[in-house]
Amino acid sequence: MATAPHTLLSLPEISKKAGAWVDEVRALTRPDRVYWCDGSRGEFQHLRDTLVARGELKPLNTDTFPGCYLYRSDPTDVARVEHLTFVCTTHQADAGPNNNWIAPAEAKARMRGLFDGCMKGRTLYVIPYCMGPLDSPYSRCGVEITDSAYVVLSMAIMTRIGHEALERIARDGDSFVKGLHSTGDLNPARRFIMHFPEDLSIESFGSGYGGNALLGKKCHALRIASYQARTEGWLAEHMLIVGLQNPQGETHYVAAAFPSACGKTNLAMLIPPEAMPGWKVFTVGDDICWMHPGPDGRLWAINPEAGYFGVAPGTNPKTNRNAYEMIRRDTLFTNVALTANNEPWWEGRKDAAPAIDWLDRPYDPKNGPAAHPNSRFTVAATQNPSYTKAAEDPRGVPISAIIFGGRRRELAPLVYEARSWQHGVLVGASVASETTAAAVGEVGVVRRDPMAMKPFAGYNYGDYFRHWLQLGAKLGRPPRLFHVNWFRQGAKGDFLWPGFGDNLRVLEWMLKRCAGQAGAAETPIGYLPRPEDLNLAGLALDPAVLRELTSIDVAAWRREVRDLRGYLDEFGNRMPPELLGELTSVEQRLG
Ligand code: GTP
Ligand code: SPV
Ligand code: MN
Repeated sequence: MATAPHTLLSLPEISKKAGAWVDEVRALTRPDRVYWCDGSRGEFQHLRDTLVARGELKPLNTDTFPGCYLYRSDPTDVARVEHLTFVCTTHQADAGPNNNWIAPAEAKARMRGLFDGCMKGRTLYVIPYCMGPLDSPYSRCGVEITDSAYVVLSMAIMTRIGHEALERIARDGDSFVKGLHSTGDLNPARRFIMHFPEDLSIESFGSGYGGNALLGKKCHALRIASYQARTEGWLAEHMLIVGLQNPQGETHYVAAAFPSACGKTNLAMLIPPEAMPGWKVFTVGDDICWMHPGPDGRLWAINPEAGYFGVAPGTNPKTNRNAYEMIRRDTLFTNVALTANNEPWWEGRKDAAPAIDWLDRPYDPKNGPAAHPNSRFTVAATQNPSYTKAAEDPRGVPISAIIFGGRRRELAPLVYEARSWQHGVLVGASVASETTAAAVGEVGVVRRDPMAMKPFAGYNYGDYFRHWLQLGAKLGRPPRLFHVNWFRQGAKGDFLWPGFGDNLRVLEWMLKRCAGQAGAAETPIGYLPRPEDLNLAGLALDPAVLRELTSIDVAAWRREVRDLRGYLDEFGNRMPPELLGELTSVEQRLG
């Protein structure tokens, strides 16, 4: 029997399973209206204009920031809430000591109580979305149900939403991740982000902010996807993806995992320093990377996202001209300050001054920063001057090097290379970083954040490290593994390394290491460049500073590995013995 082409069907008819689930959620949440998002331009404009009319979005200066809007979230709802985020597997040991856990039945009962009737008087939006290019075998789909029009607008920028995503869901046999979201009453005591990786579902209540509410991002593309990736033999990581073309015209792609607000967006769109003519940079992704072993023995990466939800503070034409230009039009700003002429403003934007702070008060330095430290911009990836069509390639891009890194004022050198894949997994597992404003809690405290996935690994870290080891062992041409730290500070609290565009000097050393064209010194923690191995042309770096950046303090590293062993021991018998063996080798080399 012939089946009707999907294009003739209305949205709720395209996927039976999605339709049935929406009916179920409607009965529970009792909205006044149900609206299926088709992903059209007109729909986006209509929703945006509705929010403007309701006073929830503020148009910014139409001459200097055309198509830009300010959204102010609830002042108690400005960052991810890790203490309220749970991975609900049947067995607690599968979530691991790295996750908060509640038994699935208990979590579902609690959430059912919260969602019961919560959309009365509101509209229920159905957002079918695809993470990754619509035609990539590596992409995965979901349906987010939300009562927030801001979430719809953000998802429309950050992912591929609407009709085509729903068509893909139907083609994939009606398989999709179910994400249910309501802003509720924004009471922090009634706020939970629950993940059920065993039945591919997410329930988020009580927050309208970023990673808590845009369920395609951290909830699906990292927590649920990392769980799936383990059983299916791939990796879902908190990594940027960037292509680097050297003056000889060769392009290599690298992926880099840094914790939240530690430099991924900036590295992904860096501008080569003047002293490095002929280099070109192509951004594939700035936050999330899905990598699959290819038939050629390499890892192939796609960016599951279509936009950037980037940190505003610190962005200026000097640190990141690409970002600064990218967000001058058609950008949604969240929790930034305003200038007197209604432009968005944040700390580090030096070419203007704040007049109104993020809480809508006249700016007064006594009240703290004008923009919230976790204020962000939401913008389509295609607006990035260094955007590349490779981001749309269904096969992804081949990865030559994987970089781990953290924000550490002390200890970690500018860069070092792991001795092998197995040692590199230990290097990734050893990442520690100062906490930032991206999550609620104290800022500036060093904490362990293996592979920058502490808030995002959807299962036990012991199993996660084992998965990394097993996957790497199967790769004929594994990427080389490195660790970087752009954030070493001097006695006065100043950064020792210029960072931003100059980070390309470190990337150049890595690519040369991959090609066997750069030297290094062997140290107990791995291979470090000697000062002469780095391209420092045009950089007036004090030789003493350079020595500090490219050497290690053995006594301090002995303390560090002792602490690391204590941390890894928390994972008990889930911890792969090979990795503890690697740690023993480091300890022996440190003497
Ligand atoms: P998430 O979106 O939270 O995952 O963060 P991210 O890793 O993409 O961080 P992002 O690139 O947005 O950088 C966060 C902050 O660090 C911004 O204020 C940047 O200006 C600053 N930053 C980025 N790269 C560097 C660097 O190389 N050196 C220094 N000193 N600061 C940097
Ligand atoms: C992060 O915190 O790592 C982010 C921002 O990228 S959020 O989407 O809020 O998680
Ligand atoms: Mn992130």
